Amino acid sequence: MPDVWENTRSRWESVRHAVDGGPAAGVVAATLHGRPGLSVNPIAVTGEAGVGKSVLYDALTQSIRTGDHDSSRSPDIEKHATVLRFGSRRTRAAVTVIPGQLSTQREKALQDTMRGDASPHGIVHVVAWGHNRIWQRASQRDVHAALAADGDVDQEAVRNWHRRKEVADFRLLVDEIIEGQAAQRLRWLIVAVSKCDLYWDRLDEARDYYIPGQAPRESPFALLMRDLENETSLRLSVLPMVSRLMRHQYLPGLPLGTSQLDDAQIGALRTYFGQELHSFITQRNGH
Ligand SMILES: Nc1nc2c(ncn2[C@@H]2O[C@H](COP(=O)(O)OP(=O)(O)OP(=O)(O)O)[C@@H](O)[C@H]2O)c(=O)[nH]1
Ligand SMILES: [Mg+2]
Repeated sequence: MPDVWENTRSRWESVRHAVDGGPAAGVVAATLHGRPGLSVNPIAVTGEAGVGKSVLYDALTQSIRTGDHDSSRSPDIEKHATVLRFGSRRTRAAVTVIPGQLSTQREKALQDTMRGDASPHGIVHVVAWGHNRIWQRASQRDVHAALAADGDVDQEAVRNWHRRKEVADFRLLVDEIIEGQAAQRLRWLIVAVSKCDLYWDRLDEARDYYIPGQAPRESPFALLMRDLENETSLRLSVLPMVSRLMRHQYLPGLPLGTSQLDDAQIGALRTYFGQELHSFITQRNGH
């Protein structure tokens, strides 16, 4: 049996080649269009605050136009009833985006979404390899103070700080899934490695951080992916993704992170991601 992580890795590499080699030919873009009142194929979008969940949803619905205002923090759960179009095929989906910041509201949103009768069939878990946006000025100061107490406050330190938080958050989700407390109807989970435009030059490191198998020592995130593989029958995937090209402020005073890709290249990323999402949504009876 081919190793699931080898397949995941080679799919990741296909996306990279498509992006580096120009627009992918012959691949039909997936689009999602809002339509009220549909509730089949429930999907949850999870992940830390500022990781890119709301914008990822917008990118998949192609509702971002160049020059649009940037997104803002989502204090509340976002629910969308949509039709996923892929070529001539259509699939209905009910997408719930769960806000990232810790709050009683978020806990409630998670509980209602994951534990209720309508618990999702699929989860898109969004990560950003440490490039989370910190929305509030006061939180930025907190992070700065925490890092300054430990050493240098630079981009790498900020990235590490987010990654530690990200993996702790993912662990809670994985534990709940494995223990069968959450998402009992779950069939698949896709890890969307978002904001790749900000670290395209280090994409291999991000790949080895999120996909088990290659690195001499697997990252704590990759180990959790292995746990999901070993202890559940979920179909799993990890793909790079870019939703929009934005400069990134790590913290006030640090150099900005800039996009290393252009619009045509992000088209290829979205296409691959949409394709994978469509194939996961429409799979029947497991694999
Ligand atoms: N460079 C770049 N920036 C992105 C990308 N996706 C999102 N962003 C930016 O990251 C910030 C956070 O994105 P959101 O989608 O609002 O984050 P969220 O996960 O919904 O955050 P919460 O609502 O707090 O849970 C915004 O400023 C986005 O424009 C991406 O692919 N590349
Ligand atoms: Mg949001």
